[in-house]
This record gives sequence, C-alpha cells and structure tokens, in this order.
Amino acid sequence: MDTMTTTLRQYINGQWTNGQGAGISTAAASDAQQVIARGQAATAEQVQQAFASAAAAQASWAKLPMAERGGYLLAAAQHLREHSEQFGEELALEEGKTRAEGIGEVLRAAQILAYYAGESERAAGTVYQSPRAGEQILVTHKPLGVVGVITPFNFPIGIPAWKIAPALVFGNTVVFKPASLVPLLAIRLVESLHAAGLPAGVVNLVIGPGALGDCFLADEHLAGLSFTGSTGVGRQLCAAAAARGIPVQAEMGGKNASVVLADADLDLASEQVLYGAFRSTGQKCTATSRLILDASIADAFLAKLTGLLDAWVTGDPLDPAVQMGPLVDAKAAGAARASLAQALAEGAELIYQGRGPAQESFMAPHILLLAPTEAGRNNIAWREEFFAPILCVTVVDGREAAFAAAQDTQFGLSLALFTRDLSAALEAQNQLDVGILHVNSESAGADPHVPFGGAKASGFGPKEQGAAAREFYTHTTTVYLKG
Ligand code: UN1
Repeated sequence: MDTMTTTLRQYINGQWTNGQGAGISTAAASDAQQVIARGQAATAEQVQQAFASAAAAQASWAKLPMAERGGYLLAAAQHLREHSEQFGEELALEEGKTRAEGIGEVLRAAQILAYYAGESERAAGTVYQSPRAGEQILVTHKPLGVVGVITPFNFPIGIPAWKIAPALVFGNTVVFKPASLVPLLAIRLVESLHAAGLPAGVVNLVIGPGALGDCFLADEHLAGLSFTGSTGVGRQLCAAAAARGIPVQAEMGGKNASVVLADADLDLASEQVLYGAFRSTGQKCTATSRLILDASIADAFLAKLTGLLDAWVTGDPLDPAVQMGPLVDAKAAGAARASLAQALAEGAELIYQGRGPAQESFMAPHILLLAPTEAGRNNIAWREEFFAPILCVTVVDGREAAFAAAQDTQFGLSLALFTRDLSAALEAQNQLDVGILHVNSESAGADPHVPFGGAKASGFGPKEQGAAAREFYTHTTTVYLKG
C-alpha cells in the first residue's frame, strides 16, 4: 500500500485548504517513524471561519426536505463502501486496530449514514390529546443550528459518522474536530461527503491540537456540542457549555465489567470476554476491563480464556494472521505500562502475560488478579480506565456479591452478564447502573438504531444513536393547535 497519499488539510466552506498553524503529521500506530501524511494545523482564526461558514449554510440546509438531506448521506455511504478496503487499511495503519476491524468500522460508518438517511421515513414528532375541546397538541423538532463535534482516536470514522449523520439529517450544520492522532480517517469521511456533493459550509473539518476545542466553546455560533473522550476533558467541556447554556452530549470513560455466574456457558463466555477485553487492543470505552467470576467456575473459566489467548497473535495490524495490533502510539503504550506497574506495586498479581512484538507501541494481553478485599477494590486496575489490553479479575461467591462488585465503580457504561438464568438478567437490569447491558454477549458493540451511552461518570446529556440522537440534535416546539 502506498501510504504517503494525503496532505493533511482543513475543509472550510466546501474547500480543502491548508492549515495556517504549526506543522502536524500522522504516523503508523506501530511506528512513529512511518509518517503517513503531513500538513499544518488549523489556527483559531480558521476555526472561526469554519463556524462562520457553518452558520451561513445552516438556514438553507435546514430548509431542504429531510429526504434530500438524507440523499447526501446515502451517496456518502456508497462512497465509503466503494473505498472500504483502502480506508480500512489506512485506519488499521493509523489507529492500530486490525485490518478486519478497520474495514468493519468503515462499513459500519456507511451503515450509520444509511440509517440516518432513512430518518425522513420515521416519525417527525408527537401528537397529544388536549384536555380542551377542539384542540390538539403537537411536539415538533427543529435543528439546534451549528453543532460542534469533537471525537476520540479509537473509532476514527465510526464515532464521527454517528455524530455527524444525525446532526446533518436533522438540519444542523457541523464543525468537526477529530483527535489529532487520527486525522486521516476524518479526512476520508469528509471526502465522502464532499464527493456526495454536500453544499459548501454544511460540514467543516478542522485538524489540530486539542486546544482548538477551546475555540469551539468560545464561538458565538456554537449551538450544541457532541463530545466523546475522557471523563476529565468531557466534564470541562460540559461545564463550559453549561455556562453558556449550550446543550452538550458527552460520552466518556468506562471500567466495564463482565460477570460470569456459576451457571454460565463457559465456552461462550470465555470467547466473548476475550473479544470484549482485547479486540482493538482494549481501546474501546465499552471494552471489558474488569472480570468478576463466581468462585465455582473461576479456575475452569480462566483455563479456557488463557487457552484462547495462547492462540491470540499480537503484531502488525495489517497481517491477516494477527488478532491484536499495537496501541495508538508509543505514548499510549508507555502510559499502559506505567499503569500496569502501579497496579502490581499496589498488590495485583500478574496471572497471564501474552507474547507480542518488542516495539514500544505494542503491549501483549495481560491478566491481573485482585483479591476481593478493600485493598483489591482500591487498586488502580480496579478503579481507573487503562484503555489497554489489561484485564483485571476478581473472584466472588454468588450473584449478590458479583453484582455488588460490578457496581463498585465510578463508571456506568456497559456490562456483560453471562448466565442462563433469566431472573439474574432481569435483576441486573433493575439493579446495575449501566447504560448498556449485554446478556451473553461481549461488553462492546452498538447498533445504530438503539440508544448508546452510559450512567454515572461515563456519560452526560442525552444519549447517542437511534431515536435518542434526535433528542440531542433538535429542540422542540410544543404547538397548542386549536382549529
Ligand atoms: C463499540 O463498542 O463498538 O469510544 C462502540 C468508544 C465508544 C464507542 C464504542 N464511544 O469506544
């Protein structure tokens, strides 16, 4: 593959334009020396231009019939499908997930665009009965205006698609800032919208350091902000947006548990925990990073899981024989190694370590055992999100103790429960504060037509995806209509 294909450029008012800020580049996740593309960062002034062009385009964009707006999304989806191999390989190279996962994510982005294109065929609002004769009450939805979209590195095209597609179809225009580590796939997404003939100004892309996010919050045109990333940054953005009275949606960290009860199908559970914990090198906010095992099956389960891991190959993400690539860069891997060292210093026991390349951005799968004691629960590996292929295990007696352990976290994004007992599944649904509950499937994964988002420190504001997306990207007018 020819990797030196693209210049990193900004997309403002329908034009690809050079940044006027500092030099930037993007490199292979596995090797910082392997530069994929170079360019210059956007300046604060260019972010302002992007907002001004989005504001100028918004009224005429919102006036188009929804089906026409959806038509642009369908055409962009087709472009992504036609280029899924090229873009998927670029994604794998830049972000570090495997080629199969990269292509899968590009196709998923296409599916998301196509899903929102269908919005004109779904309900547009709600009609209520009125207590007064001769009246009905309508709840109608209108766009917010110009929406800011700030996305993380770990789904470089999937997450931008699931924010930008609903923003657009509901009549908003967008200024989009991707994570500075993965600008290439952001460019590919915007290229697909450009190829679809999207009118100038409807989507604007600004590439540069995280500090550009401050320009978003300062811009007079910003009418809504959708963010996915760390809880720390998310909460700062939420506070700044709230101070201006701007609706904000923040998807943040996770410390998701998989709970395996005594009656679980251990073959199924071990395979699903493997995927949940180690696919995409553990770099998903929905990844399984805590594993809670019933004592009666703990040894048998761990024997199965480590057996599967023995056949798990960590290496070049473009090699089809590889199941797990590097972390996003050497810095992320260094941070993961430091977290691991701290967990061990705090008393965690290393019970499994896989094999992987020696290059500095790689980390093989690790499993830590934590005692079911206060010290174990205070261990950093139990408390903090690592975003790395490190799974920490604790062993408990019975369902009640398992659910109490699962709840023992500041986060509340997803949880995977393995059981054949319907009452356990219903009890989990009632008792556990999570936004997403998987019964007998891995903790990661999300379909475009159902709500996605977490409880507690994992989320803030309306959820994403499906009908929930409309709640965020529109405001309502309640119409008391008397004939
Ligand atoms: C998935 O589990 O497939 O940043 C999607 C994240 C989430 C998306 C997860 N917002 O990992």
